[in-house]
Amino acid sequence: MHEQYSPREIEAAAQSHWDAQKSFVVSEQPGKDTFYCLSMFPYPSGKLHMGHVRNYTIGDVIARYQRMQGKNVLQPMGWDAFGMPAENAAMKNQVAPAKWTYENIAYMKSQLKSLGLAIDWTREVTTCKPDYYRWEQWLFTRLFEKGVIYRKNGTVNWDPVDQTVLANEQVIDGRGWRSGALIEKREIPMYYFKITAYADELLSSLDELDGWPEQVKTMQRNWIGKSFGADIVFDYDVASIGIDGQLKVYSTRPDTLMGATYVAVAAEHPLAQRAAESNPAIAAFIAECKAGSVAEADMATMEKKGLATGQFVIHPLTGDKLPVFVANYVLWGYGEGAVMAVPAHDERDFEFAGKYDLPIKQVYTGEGKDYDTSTWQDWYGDKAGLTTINSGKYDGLDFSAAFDAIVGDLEASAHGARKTQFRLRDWGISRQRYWGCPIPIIHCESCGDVPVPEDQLPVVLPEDVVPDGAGSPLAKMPEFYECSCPKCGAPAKRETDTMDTFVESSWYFARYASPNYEGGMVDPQAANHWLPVDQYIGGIEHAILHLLYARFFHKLMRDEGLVSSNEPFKNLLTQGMVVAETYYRTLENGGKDWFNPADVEVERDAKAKVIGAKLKSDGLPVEIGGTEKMSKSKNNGVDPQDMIDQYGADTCRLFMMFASPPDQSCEWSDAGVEGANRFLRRVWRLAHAHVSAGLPGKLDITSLSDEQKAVRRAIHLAIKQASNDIGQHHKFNTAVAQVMTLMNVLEKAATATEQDRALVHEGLEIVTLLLAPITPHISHELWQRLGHSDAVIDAQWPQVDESALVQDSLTLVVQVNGKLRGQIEVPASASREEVEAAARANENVLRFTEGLSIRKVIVVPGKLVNIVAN
Ligand code: ANZ
Ligand code: ZN
Repeated sequence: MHEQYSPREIEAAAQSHWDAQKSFVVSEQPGKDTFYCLSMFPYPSGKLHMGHVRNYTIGDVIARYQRMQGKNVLQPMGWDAFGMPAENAAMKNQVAPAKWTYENIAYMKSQLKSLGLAIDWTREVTTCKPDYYRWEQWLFTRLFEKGVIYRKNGTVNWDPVDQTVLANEQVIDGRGWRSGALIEKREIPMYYFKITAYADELLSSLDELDGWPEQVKTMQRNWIGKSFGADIVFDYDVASIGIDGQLKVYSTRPDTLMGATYVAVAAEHPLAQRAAESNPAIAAFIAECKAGSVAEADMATMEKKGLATGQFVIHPLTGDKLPVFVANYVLWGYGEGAVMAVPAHDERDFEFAGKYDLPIKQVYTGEGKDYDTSTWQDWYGDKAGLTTINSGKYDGLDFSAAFDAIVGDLEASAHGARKTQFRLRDWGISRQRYWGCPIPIIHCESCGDVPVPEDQLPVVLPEDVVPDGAGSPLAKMPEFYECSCPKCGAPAKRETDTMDTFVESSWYFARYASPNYEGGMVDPQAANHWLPVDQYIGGIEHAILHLLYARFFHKLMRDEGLVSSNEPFKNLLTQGMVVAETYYRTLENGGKDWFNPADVEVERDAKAKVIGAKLKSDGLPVEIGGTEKMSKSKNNGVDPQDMIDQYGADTCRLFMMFASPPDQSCEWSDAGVEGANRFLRRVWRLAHAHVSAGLPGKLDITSLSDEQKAVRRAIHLAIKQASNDIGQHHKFNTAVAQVMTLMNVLEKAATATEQDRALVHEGLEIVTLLLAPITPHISHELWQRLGHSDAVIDAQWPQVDESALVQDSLTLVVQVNGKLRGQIEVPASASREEVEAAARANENVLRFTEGLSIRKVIVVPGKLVNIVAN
C-alpha cells in the first residue's frame, strides 16, 4: 500500500476492475429483491455540468447503498438526444446535428465513467437512434388508430422571414430570435395526445404516491387543475345579435349568477367574429389579441382590455339584458371561451368593470365585512362564512346552498348543468423541426391521414442533414416525403413534422428494462420485473411537464398491456441546485461584467469572514454578487472535469454529498472541496499506518477494557446513525459527519496491543463500508488492503452490534447557573437522585456554590446537570 493517497491510480484500478467483472450488469433474478434506481438522463449538450454531477452522484450513492442491502440493483443511463440545441449548433458550426450529438455523447459518457458510477452500460438508450424511436412511432400509430392521438388545428409562432415555426423560447420580445422579424400567430394542423382523457386518473393517483415530495404533487394538481362548476346558458337577444342562439359560459361560481352584470367572450369566439364583420374597431382589436401572448402568466398580469360588441344576451334567472364584451382576458382554449362577469366578486371582472364603468352588483356579505367598490378586497373569494344578498329568492344562503339552488333552477329550465373540468389541455406534439422523431403518418388525397404500417417502421430520420434555419429541412426533401399510400397505393406525402422531444423522455425508463428487445416497445416480462422505478432522482424543473407526461405514458403503456403498474416512479427525489458565489464589476454603460470564481481571490479577515474579493489577473477589487445557481449568464459555473482531474472522483463525490442534504441547494466552495480531499487523505493515512504494521488477529469482544469499549461504542454508534441517515432520510451529509466523528476516535485510539489493533481494524472496516456508496474507489482499495478477497461492492452494509452501544458509565456535564463547571462520571443505571447527589458532591460545584443556597437542580438524562443557586 502506497503511503500517499493517489486517487488517479486507485480510481483507474477500481474502474477497470468493475469493467472487467461486469460488476454493474444486471439481469432479472426471480426471488431476489429488485431496486430500480434511476436518475433523469441528460441532454447531450457537450459536457457535464455540476448539476449533472450532483444528480448522478446522489443516484449512485442510493444505488450502491441498496446493493449493499442485498438488492439486485438496476441503474441505467442514456441520452435524451433529440432537440433544438443540436440544430442551433449545427447551423453555427456547419455540422450535422447527428454528428454533433454522437460526439457529445461519446465525450459525456467518458466523463460519467470517470465519476465511477455503478451503471449498467449494456442498457444504454439513445433516443435519436431508430431502434429506440421506432417503438415510439409504433405506439403513435396504435394510439392514432384508437383515437388517443388526433389531428386538429393549433396555433403556432410563425417567423415570416425565416418561414419557420418557432418555439415559445425562440420568440424574444415578440420577434424571431434569428431573423428579428415580428412573429405572427398561425393556425396549422398538428397532432395531439388526448392527455385530458387521463386527467382524472393523473390527479387521483397522485394520492398513491407517498414517496413523492408534497410540493411536486401540489404543482401537478394545480397544473391538472380540476374545478367544479357549471355551464350556464344565456339566450341571445335576437334584436341586437341578429340571430337566434345561445351563449354558453363555464363558471366555478354559478352561486354568484345573480351578480353577473355583463358577459365577455374571447377574441376567437363566434360572437366576437360576428361583431367584427360590421365593426372594424372590433376586427382590429381581435387581431391585436390574437398577436398577443397566450401564456397564462401573462394573461393574469396584463392590462385588461375589451370592447363592447353591441350585442346582448338574456340573464337566465332574471331575464335582464346583459351586454356582450370581447375581452383580452378571456382565453379561447379554456372552458367555453366565454365568461359571465361578476365584478363584485371576481378580481379580473372587477378591474375590467372599473375601467369600462360597468355596474358592480354585490351578492355576498359577511359578518363585519365592509363592501367597497373603490378598491378590490380579497374577502369575496373566501366562501366560508358568507351569505348571499341582492339575490332575490336566493338570499340568505351559504355557498353550497346557493350553488345547489341556482344550478338546480338552471337545470330545470335547461339553461345550465353541473360540470367538472380540467385546466389541463391536450398535448400538442407536432414540431416543425428537423432533429426529432418523425411522425409516422402518410397523407393521402383519398384515404386521409394513414398511419405507417408496422412493417414499414421505423420512419428513419436522415442523419446527414445540416439545417439552415429557414423552415424544416424535411419539408424540402422529396426523397424523404414522397411515398405511396399504404392503403390505396396512390402517390402520397409523408408527414414532415417531428415529435416534441418530451415524447422520448416519457418512456425511456421502461425501455431500460429490455433495451435491445426487438419484439416490441418493451418486453412486458422484463418491464414488470423492474418497474415501477423504486427511486427517481432529478431536478425540480421537471416537476410538471416531464413527470406528468411520463406518468401519462406509463398509463398509455399499461392500457396497451405492456406494463401492469399504474405509476412509473414510486419514490421521487428532487435534488437542489448547485449554487456558487458571483463576482462582477459594473461597466460604464451600467451593465455587469461577471467573473468566474476560479479567477477571483477572496480576502478574509482573521475570523475567516469574507471582506472582499480581487481579480487574480489585475489584483483589483471586484464586487461580490451573492450566491446564485451556477449559470453561463453569471459566469459562476465550475467545470466538474477540472475538479475530477485535480482531486479525483471520490473527492468530488464526497464534497457534493457532504455539502448539504440532496434536496437542498449545495453551495460550491473551493475550501469545501479541499476539506473533502483532506479527509480522504486522513482515512488513507490511518489505514496505511495500520496496514503497514501487519494485519491483526481477531477481536475478542468479551475482554475489552473500558477504553476499548468506548472505541467500539463509537464504531457501532457510527453504523447506527449513518444507516439511519442514509436509509431513512437520504441524509448523506450527516452520515458523512458520523464517519468523521468515528475517524477522530480511531485516530486517537491506542495501538499498543493486538486487541487495540484489532479494534482499529474493525473501525477502519466500518469507515470503508460506510463510505463505500459515496467514495467507492478509495473504499474498493482499502477493502482489499484490509485483507478482503471479495470486492467491497459485494459486501453487506454493516450491522449494529447493539451490545456495543450499552454504556457502563456516562459522563455528564455539570453547570452552576448555566456555566460549565465540571464533569461527573455516573453509572449508566444511576437514578435521578444518584446523579443529583454526585453533582452536588463535585469539587467545583462545591466551590462555586459556596455561600449560596441551591434553589433547583435540573437533570437532563445522559447529558447534563444544571444547579441553580443564589
Ligand atoms: C363567474 C365567477 C365569479 C367566476 C367569481 C369566478 C369567480 P378555474 O377555477 O381556473 O377553473 N373563466 C371561465 N372560462 C374562462 C376563460 N375561457 N377565460 C378566462 N376566464 C374564464 O376558473 C374558472 C373561472 O374562470 C370561471 O368562474 C370564470 O369566472 C372564469 F366570483 O365565473 B367564474
Ligand atoms: Zn390512399
